[in-house]
Amino acid sequence: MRHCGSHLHVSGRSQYVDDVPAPKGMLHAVVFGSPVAHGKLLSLDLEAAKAVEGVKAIVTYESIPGSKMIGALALDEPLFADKEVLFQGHPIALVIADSHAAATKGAKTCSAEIEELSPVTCPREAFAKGLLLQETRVFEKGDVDSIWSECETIVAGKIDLAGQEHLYLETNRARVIPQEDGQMKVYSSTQSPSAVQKHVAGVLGLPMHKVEVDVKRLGGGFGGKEDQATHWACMAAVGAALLKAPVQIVLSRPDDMRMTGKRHPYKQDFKIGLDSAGKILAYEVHHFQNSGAYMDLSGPVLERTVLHSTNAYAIPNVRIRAAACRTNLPSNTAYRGFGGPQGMFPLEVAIEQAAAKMGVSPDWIQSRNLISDGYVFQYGQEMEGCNMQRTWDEAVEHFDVKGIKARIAAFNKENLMVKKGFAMMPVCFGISFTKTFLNQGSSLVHVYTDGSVSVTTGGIEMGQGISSNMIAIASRVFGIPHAWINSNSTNTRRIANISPSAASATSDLNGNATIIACNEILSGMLKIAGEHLGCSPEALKIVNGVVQRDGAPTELTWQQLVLKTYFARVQLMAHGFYSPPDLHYDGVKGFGKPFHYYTFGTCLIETTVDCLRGTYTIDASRIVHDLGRTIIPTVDRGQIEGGLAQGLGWVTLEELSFSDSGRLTSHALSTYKAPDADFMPDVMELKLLENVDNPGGPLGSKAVGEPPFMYGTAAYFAIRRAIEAYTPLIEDEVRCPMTPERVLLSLYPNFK
Ligand code: LUZ
Ligand code: MOS
Repeated sequence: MRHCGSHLHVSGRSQYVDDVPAPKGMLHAVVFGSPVAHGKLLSLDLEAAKAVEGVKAIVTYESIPGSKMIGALALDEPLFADKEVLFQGHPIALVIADSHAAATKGAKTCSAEIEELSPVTCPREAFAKGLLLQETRVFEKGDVDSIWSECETIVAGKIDLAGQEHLYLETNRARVIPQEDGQMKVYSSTQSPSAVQKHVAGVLGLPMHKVEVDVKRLGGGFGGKEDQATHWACMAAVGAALLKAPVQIVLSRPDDMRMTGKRHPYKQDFKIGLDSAGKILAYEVHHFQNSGAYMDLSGPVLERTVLHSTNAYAIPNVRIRAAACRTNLPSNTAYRGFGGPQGMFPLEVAIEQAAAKMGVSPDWIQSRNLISDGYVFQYGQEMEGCNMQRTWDEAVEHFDVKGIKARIAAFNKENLMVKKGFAMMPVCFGISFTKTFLNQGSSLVHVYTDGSVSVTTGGIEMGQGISSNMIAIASRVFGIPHAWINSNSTNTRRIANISPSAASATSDLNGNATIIACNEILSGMLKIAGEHLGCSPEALKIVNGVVQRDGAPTELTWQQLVLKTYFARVQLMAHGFYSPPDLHYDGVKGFGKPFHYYTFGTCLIETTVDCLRGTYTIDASRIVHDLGRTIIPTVDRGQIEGGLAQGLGWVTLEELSFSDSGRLTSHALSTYKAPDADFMPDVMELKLLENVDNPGGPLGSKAVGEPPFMYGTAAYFAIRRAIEAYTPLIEDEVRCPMTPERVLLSLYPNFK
């Protein structure tokens, strides 16, 4: 089966929010954002903007009819800035006009009197000043302090780990259309329709049942629309309510880049201790998360950072400190991996530096510390069904790591100005929302009288293939071809209280719910079939649209059986609800069983660095990944390659640059470089672990969205191995990403 939207995507016919023909009289809105990063908002001058031809209204904090506050966890964020501005681009007003051009002109004409305050953009500085979004927490296992004396090798250091722009193709947008009786219909590019519904209802002072949110698909989300699609829908809703007209907001790329949060940058302190056999005895890390202005999802992101700080390694003594530092940047937010990559990165740096000190290769240390069944994480969960070692061993053997290393060593010996490097990255990622209550999925399955089927779930199609997965699942449970099944838009009137499509868990949660719904319908149908054929339903099965009895086809087709079921007045629609059992997690103590299961994999990256120019190529990625039983192999491969691409980008090319005054200077694609197809390795090999099952996933499958992101991390270390083949690395702080500029400076540390 192919991705069910692919024929539409490649021919440009898939509809996104603003591709649906506009309703009559639709107005366009553009946001006026703060020109400074921090200050007291004294007054607004909107007169000139109001006079711009075509401008209909300007909405501000004062215009909000209901709650003026929004926020994922706490209502800590005003929809428009009121008395203070906390980041450059902080929305202050919304200019609504009869054309996008007029609204843009209006927004440019707005001005604000702001008493500037000095901005804080560094989390260490925020921490020192006590600017924290929540209490700083310490999580421990074993006894770190008393073990250092037993360590043969100890290294410690500092890290500056950058953030990352989501760069979804479709920028944030929403269209809100007033309906009869004060109701609102919202089209939003959101990963979380119920969050949009709740907050639109909140700012309008309406009950949630008056607000309908419909989402056909997103042009990418990557976490950037898990929480931060809400703002734009709420703003458009306030405008639509005031003007009693449809209002659409489509953020320009620069506005989207400077007004929305990104992957959280972190600063980190680490210390690691090993014995002479290469066993890690102790690891300590302090995470200073650059959270941005408001809470958003920073707490849960930091929590996943803590949970994944030991990644795939068994470490007996651990101490992890985590601080959510408030800075004058847009609230940083979910991004594929959700803090996991930031948790794993410093341990890889620690292993790299310990290896250098011990005179061994990092993978020698990595391989000696991999987790296995029975290992208990610092948060109390015991490892079961562990395939970590298997993916590592298969990677080493199947891809001939010995041979690769020998080839690279020979190349580096022969070449003076071009050097190659190699690194491995094991990944162990926990599947489930760490906020346990979010782990629920719903599916509504309709079988129509002509035999065609429609599936609606809480899952959002953002290109990742959830619709295809749901079709594939329904097709397998019913025993009918894919072509007879349609996957619908996600709609809050068909599914209530939808968890965001996030945490890699969307297929798991909604897929299991779809299985439950399909089985409910199927059992009624097979009962009718049994009556008709004079046998027990247990003897019957539907295969490729035909009823089989004890494995042999009968005369009865799916279509005929559907009609018989209908005439017998037996239900042909069902709602399935699924929540994974046995999850419990105390977020304050950081203890319990947060994850339904784990996914595993190992990645090898090879790179070549031009030691004259500092440029590099990523030559090969070789991955062994545990997918359980894949539902649609091409969809899963797409997720693995896409995750890898974003992971590679994070540690190599992508550099968010802020001026000292807190202004994002890389706010367009001309100044922010993300990987393209050309940047991807010429050799991309993927080996799926064979003969594996996953009782936790639908049809034995495993979640796939986020774990591959972290494979990209290997590129960072591979580039550094290549640099070291030319000259020793000299640095007081480890900085990521390894942009070509940084590589060049590392190659020539004495060149001023
Ligand atoms: N979102 C969330 C996530 O709300 N909770 C999570 O644990 C999570 N994990 C990964 C990605 N998004
Ligand atoms: Mo996400 S980081 O929206 O799974």
